Amino acid sequence: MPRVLAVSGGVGGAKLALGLSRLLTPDELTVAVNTGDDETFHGLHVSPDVDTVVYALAGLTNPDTGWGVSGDSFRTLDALGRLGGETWFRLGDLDLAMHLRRTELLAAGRTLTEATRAICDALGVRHPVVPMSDAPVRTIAQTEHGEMAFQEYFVRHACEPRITGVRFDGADDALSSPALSEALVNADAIVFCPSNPLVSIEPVLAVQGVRDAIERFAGPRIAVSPIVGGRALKGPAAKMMAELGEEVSNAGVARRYAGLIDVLVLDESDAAEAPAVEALGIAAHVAPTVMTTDADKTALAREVLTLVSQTAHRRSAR
Ligand code: FO1
Repeated sequence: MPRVLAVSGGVGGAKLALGLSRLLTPDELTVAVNTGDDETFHGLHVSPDVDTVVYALAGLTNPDTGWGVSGDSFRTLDALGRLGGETWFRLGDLDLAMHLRRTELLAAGRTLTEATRAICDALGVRHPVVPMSDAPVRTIAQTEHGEMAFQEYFVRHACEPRITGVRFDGADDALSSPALSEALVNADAIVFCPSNPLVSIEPVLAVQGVRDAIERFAGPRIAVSPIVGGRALKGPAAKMMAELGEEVSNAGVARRYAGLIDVLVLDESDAAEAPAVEALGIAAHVAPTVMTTDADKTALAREVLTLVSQTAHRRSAR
């Protein structure tokens, strides 16, 4: 099997990451995760997309939300609220353990990569889940009501303010994490999971050297579109694309990936959009991309890995 670098945001990305982890060994898969969404709440370092991927691979995800821990409760947060603390960001009682442990490890001088590895080891997650960088990068939503940190925009304001731009504070000075740097050199293929290109994938690309390395990457580069039927399956991708003047379609997604991918995987219901993607010089591959069950996740991962080997042959034949 090829060695795959998967780039992921939260909920949608974690589903494909889980599928890939069922088919590839820990030596064959590295999941590099967006940390632009990270935030400090009640003094704790929360890394929502890393949490979401780790919980997915550990089999702990809350199936109703796709983030957080299955069967969690919010008694501590409710108690914090009674004491006058902020409660808009829903940290569950069980989930708090993750953030307490990460914060403790960081305070003891570990990097975010090391803290994530320690947590994965403890939860039995053997596939490397790695932050995009060990340096702080923060996604800032520029909106009609001014700038705000990503979780403030996404959760507190439920993505309601109209967005005028997005920037990634700290990205210019951030080095990619050691495992991401290593995978950019040694992987045989790069897979962009079906995450929001604007706020889940682009923070990773903004980290020093990452976009360049992916542009120059010799192996197959495949993205799974998060847009199905002109809508995002989860989250604000469609609304954000429209507000930023992008076409909300698979061609719109393909444009964001220009120069970075060879193939865009679109959902079977969007087969009619394939020619518009191909007109941009990106091959379009049609497959079922909606992942409801674990079998769907593995099936899409298998499809992507088949594409990896087909695209590798096509590129080496050029
Ligand atoms: N998403 C929400 O919509 N509301 C929340 O209150 C919330 C809390 C939360 C706590 C821990 C965590 O790891 C994730 C959490 N998320 C919540 C998900 C998170 O905001 C998003 O999935 C990502 O940042 C977007 O990719």
